[in-house]
Amino acid sequence: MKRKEFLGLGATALFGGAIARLVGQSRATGMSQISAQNVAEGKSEQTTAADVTLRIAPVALEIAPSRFISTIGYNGTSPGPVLRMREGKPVTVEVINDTDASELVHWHGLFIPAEVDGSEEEGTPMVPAGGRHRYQFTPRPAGTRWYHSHAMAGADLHRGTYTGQYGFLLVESGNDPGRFDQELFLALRDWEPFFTDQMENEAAEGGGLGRQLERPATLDTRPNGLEVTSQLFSINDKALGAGEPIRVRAGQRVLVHVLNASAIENRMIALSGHQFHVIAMDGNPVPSPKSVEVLMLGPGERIDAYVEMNQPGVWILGATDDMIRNAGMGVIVEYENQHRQPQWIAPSNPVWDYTAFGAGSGAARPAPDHTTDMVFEKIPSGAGQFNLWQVNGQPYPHDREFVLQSGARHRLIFRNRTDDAHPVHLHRHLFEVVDVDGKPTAGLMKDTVVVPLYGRVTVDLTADQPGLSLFHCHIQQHMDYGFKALFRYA
Ligand SMILES: [Cu+2]
Repeated sequence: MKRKEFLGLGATALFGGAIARLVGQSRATGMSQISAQNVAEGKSEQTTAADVTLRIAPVALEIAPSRFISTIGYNGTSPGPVLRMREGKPVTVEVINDTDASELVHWHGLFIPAEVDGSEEEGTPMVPAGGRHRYQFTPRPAGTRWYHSHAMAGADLHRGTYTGQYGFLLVESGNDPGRFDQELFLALRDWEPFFTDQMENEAAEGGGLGRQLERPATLDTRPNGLEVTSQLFSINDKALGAGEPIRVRAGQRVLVHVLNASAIENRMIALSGHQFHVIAMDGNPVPSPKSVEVLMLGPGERIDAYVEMNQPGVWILGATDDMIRNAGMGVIVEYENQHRQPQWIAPSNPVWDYTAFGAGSGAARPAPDHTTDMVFEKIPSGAGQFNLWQVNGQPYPHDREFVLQSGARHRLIFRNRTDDAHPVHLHRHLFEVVDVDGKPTAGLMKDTVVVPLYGRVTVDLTADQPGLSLFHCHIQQHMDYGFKALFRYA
């Protein structure tokens, strides 16, 4: 039996059973929240109380009735609590590690020093097994950030971002949100990852539709090695139909924060009968807010969008890929006094284009002082082995770090010469997307961007965060097997 057929059967069983019982413990909106301004949790033997305490420990998630996932979470849950911090106000986060492996918490999207950023490569100290560690930093900039484990996993699929160690982090400036009636946090997840030698269908996830400007004249025909995949999915901690529905009323405006917290794959989602009015990407306001039918997010990316609830009914919000959605990546949106079967309508135009949210051609942008090409390649390793990933002809670590000049404008050209779309992330900086597959844009500030299959993305940044900064693919296996580079300041 082929993998897809097997998955189809499992998915039907899971979906059928779950839909029959629309009862669950946790709402999609029911994550606990910790505000760093007024919660002094975790009074301990330390003299000063931390603003936030995170306890890393094993947790069992009932993602569908009697379907338990054993993983590692924060404060007894996964996702961890929604952390709310005030921009510019120093915080102390105490991390207690109740597992038998050393850990790191990375604060994704913040301008904070390397010593607290949560990257071993940058020199952040580990939180020892059975020990504790304090992170003290001043959160900025404002926006939807997130926090997650940055531990290496290698061949261990129970480590790093394969686990439930992640949560939303909102840095608030005090003048952010417009009017909304409900705020939802939706994290896309996969569970029980395993190794496979079959490639995913990239086009289905929006990763293979580009112009392929970097497609090599001669393709590498060596046999592919192992990749990581999954057959079980959820939004937050519930598979489709297993949790309580998101309850809305006609006329409401709902603010959704979407995060792809997967370790392994880009995802496209839609809400049947509705559009997403995208206002921010990776927490940064977009120059041209726009309503779209689908959202595409690589691992690590976030999108903030409004949804106008103007189509009374019972709908499915979930992955556009039937197999992925039916295997759990979805949630039911139920209008008041509506009781019919949840409806899924496939989006008519499932296309994602970053540049639609930018403004102009970038003619007004300062010219870069320095340009660096970053060529991504895969070394297929054959049956039973892990593929190796290279940046500029070498897997991490490089003989010399990539160098940034303080105060200068740097242009990075990501050249993806692999048959996979990669969500690449630069720590401790924001970059401006300049060009996607030959299409110019401006004003789109991000910390993670998906470089399409055989595609090319150009970004500019101002080098103003001295210290080491890690660059990597946010697909855990790619990162662990070479797809990393370290930037330092001259
Ligand atoms: Cu990758």
